[in-house]
Amino acid sequence: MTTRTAPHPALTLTPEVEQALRDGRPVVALESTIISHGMPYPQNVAMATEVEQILRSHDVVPATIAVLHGKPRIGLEPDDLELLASAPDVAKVSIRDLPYVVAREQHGATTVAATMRLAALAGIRVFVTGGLGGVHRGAPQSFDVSADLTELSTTEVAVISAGVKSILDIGLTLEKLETLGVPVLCNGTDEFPAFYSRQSGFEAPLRVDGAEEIAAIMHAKWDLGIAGGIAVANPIAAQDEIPSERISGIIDQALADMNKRGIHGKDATPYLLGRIVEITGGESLTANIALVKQNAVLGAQIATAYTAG
Ligand code: PSU
Ligand code: MN
Repeated sequence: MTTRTAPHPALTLTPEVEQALRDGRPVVALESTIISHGMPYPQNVAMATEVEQILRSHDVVPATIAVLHGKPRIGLEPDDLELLASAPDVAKVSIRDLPYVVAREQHGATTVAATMRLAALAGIRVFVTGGLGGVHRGAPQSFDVSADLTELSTTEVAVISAGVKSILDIGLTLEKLETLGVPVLCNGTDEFPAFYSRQSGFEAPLRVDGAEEIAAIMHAKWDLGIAGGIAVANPIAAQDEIPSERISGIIDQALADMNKRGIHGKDATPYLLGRIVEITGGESLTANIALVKQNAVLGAQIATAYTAG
């Protein structure tokens, strides 16, 4: 049985999201860093709008999450999406930044980690995005490990992504997720997917086939009282992928450019994504948008199966 808890009083839910949660209808959370810091304008707002439409076409209520004027918002209006996509003063908000932007009444675009936490506080269990943060290349020296991973170890949300791109150390990211007790469910594949590419060279930690199986694993984990989330890795469709042999040199180039400029910390991922779009002449952006839309379809199916279970 799915138990429902009332949303935390500090959150502002849209009436639509609030009603759907109360009725036990499927709701899917969406993050906002991907809008403000993951893609250029205006493709970012177009993507965000389309993903919401995909969810609705599957009878699922979308809940894009962000902090606006210091208020954690669960579900946004078109004007809010436009602001997040275009305003220059929207902070990238991971879990450590959340209290700061709330207290200062600022705008914040939430990462996977912060979106997971706010989704859980609202009572939402399924969250769709593009790519997870992870262990950065060079982390043994820099210690740069995304808080997305630690959040997955504590917060009861299933996160649907297209895997981890090789701007990160994919092997170390999978090791860290194992240590943290996070199931990594690879949908319809025996290989862990690498975001732009279907192949990463790493075996799927766990293979699943379809939303019903994924929903059953969510119920099994949380019925057992095991804390933390679930990472669902959904490979990009073959017709949309950039094969790993082609993207890997481009990623190496973007990493070299980043190091030359001394960019690090929270600016690393946004810089790398933007640089890869530049080097590929927009091809990586097209792939990124395609994979998010595919993830929305799977997320809608998972949320529907989970609420039925
Ligand atoms: N990967 C992408 N697009 C993104 C991100 C990652 O392909 O927009 C964003 C997500 O919000 C993710 C965050 O949670 O970057 C990770 O940032 P950091 O490594 O600073 O935790
Ligand atoms: Mn980091």
